[in-house]
Amino acid sequence: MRPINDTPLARDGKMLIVAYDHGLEHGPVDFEDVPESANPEHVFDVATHPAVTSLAVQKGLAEAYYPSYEDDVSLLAKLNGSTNLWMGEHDTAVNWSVDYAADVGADAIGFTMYAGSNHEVEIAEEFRQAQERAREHDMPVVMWSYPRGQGVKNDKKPGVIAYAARQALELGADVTKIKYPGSEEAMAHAVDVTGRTKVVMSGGSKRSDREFLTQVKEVIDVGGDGLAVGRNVFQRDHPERILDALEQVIFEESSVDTALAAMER
Ligand code: FBP
Repeated sequence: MRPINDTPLARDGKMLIVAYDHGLEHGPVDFEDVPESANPEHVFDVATHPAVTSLAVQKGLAEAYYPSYEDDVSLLAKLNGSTNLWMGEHDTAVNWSVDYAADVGADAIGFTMYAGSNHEVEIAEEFRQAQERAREHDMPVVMWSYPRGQGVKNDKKPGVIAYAARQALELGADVTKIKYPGSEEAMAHAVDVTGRTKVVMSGGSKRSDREFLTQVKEVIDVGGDGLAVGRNVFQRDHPERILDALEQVIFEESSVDTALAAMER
């Protein structure tokens, strides 16, 4: 296994992943505030910003759009995913194989794990197949670590988030993508228990520039490795400005005020 720092997924060990699988996971409702965000070309263009280390999309977008961007964007193939029209216990379909993702040009794979779901065992077995195949292709593995389902009473509880983060280390993910666990201390704990698996914060719903950047700064300050973000980028009228600021916080370890100033330049 190669150190993740030597792969296109990270720069100086840090990551800024743009996630754009919302059309599947949430539906077009996420694109209503900024209608051009429904156009994949718009978000692929956004992902050419030099601060972005990869773009996470499902198979359909990769097939249709990645050929035009393969020189400028690193592709993170989000292998599983499902709509939120599904009302059963949390589950997720594997929509493309690692081999096919490699054919399309993927540099890394992403996989959602619903720890605590009644389907956790099947999802873990699907993860095992994908993770081992990714090793053969020398592709890093990012786990969307989302504790959800009948076994999880509160998916925002710091201990539950830390447990899901630890699961990523135990199962062989190179990166765990976790929700903000509510405080800097709780994020520090999650980082502490994941060993050599890197930790990125999941962006979440849109917040003010300052609030969002402050949380990202906390992640970096406690030893986290970056961010995987969708709505806080593509739901902004000028996504390049927040990417300028995130570049400062994640890669330059700048203060939030310095990052906010970078947005104005
Ligand atoms: P956001 O930054 O918009 O939260 O995107 C990250 C992400 O994990 C996406 O990959 C995914 O579509 C979405 O969040 C899932 O959101 P939810 O937590 O509402 O299921």
